Amino acid sequence: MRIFRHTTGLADEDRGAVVAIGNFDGVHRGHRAVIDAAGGIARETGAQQGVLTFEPHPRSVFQPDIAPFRLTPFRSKARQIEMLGAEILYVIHFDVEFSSHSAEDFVRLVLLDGAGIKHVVAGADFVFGNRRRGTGELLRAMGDKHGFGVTLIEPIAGQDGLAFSSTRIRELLGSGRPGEAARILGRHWEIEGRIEPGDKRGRKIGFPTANIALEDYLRPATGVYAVRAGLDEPAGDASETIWRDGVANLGRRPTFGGDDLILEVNIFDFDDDLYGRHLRVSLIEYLRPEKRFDGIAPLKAQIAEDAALARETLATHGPGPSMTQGPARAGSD
Ligand code: RBF
Ligand code: MG
Repeated sequence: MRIFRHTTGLADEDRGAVVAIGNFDGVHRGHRAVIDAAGGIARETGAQQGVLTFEPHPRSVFQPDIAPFRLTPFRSKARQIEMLGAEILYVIHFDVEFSSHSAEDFVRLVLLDGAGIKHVVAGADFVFGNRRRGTGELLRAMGDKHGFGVTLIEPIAGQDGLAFSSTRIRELLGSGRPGEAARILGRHWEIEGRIEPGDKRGRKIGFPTANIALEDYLRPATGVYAVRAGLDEPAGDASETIWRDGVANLGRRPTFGGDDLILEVNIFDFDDDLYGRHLRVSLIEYLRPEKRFDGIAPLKAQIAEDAALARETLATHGPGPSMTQGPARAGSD
């Protein structure tokens, strides 16, 4: 997948795609329906499959003081989009100035003059441009006028009444229900980041942890999770992600008067020094809330129980980070 941070001065081979457009935070099953529809039209028409998205997320530009909410920071979002077969990803830098463009200007400057799109696919509820005046209807009118195709994907809930909504996923993760969130996402939710130096206390109590900061990520329920931890390891000329079972605490370590929220992962039967490496942590099941213990011994005993429970829990899940993906359905929130 080629990634472009602009749409000006593109070579011919980087234009003329069938482009799915949206914020796509989470790349959940509703988003997937939109991106897959663009892929289908691209194959039928012999065009390339593209995605156009905005970074940072427009919400963080319009409401800079709101709590962190991202389900997929750019790196994760781009990985998921690539897995859906996109050949080109346009990333439009979103700021207040950009947001002042009218919807018509956005279509003309970015979609037509810039990317030279052949066809655009969006969720039927997608809105864009100054004062959110750009709607599916406007896209259709401009498509008729300028000769590009427009496909709008209606938001539909799953058979089981699941709303394919990023907001719903955030609520479920915030209330310690990662399994239900995974049914909307189509995979278990992951936090990824660079492993930070820890205080080495975990090693002393027999449970060394790899620690990562939450940064822009949504804050899920604090507490202990059964997880899968993915590390990139060399495989021939490339690298591949190797997944291992583990148990993690997402919290503040009240036993030690901790204050900052971090994700600490104990990877089972693995004791390499991981400082500085990139780690993906897939939250499979929530085990318990974080507690304050009277000293190290009871905490250590509790962590041993957590680890045993996590092993049991993970044995009932298939290998790797993901889960069987249900049929994609529309919805683009
Ligand atoms: N710290 C707490 O203060 N309370 C807890 O309930 C708690 N649970 C944990 C569960 C697991 C599985 C792990 C790996 C750590 C937990 N910790 C908890 C954090 C622990 O205090 C920390 O890993 C060490 O202090 C090393 O920083
Ligand atoms: Mg540690």
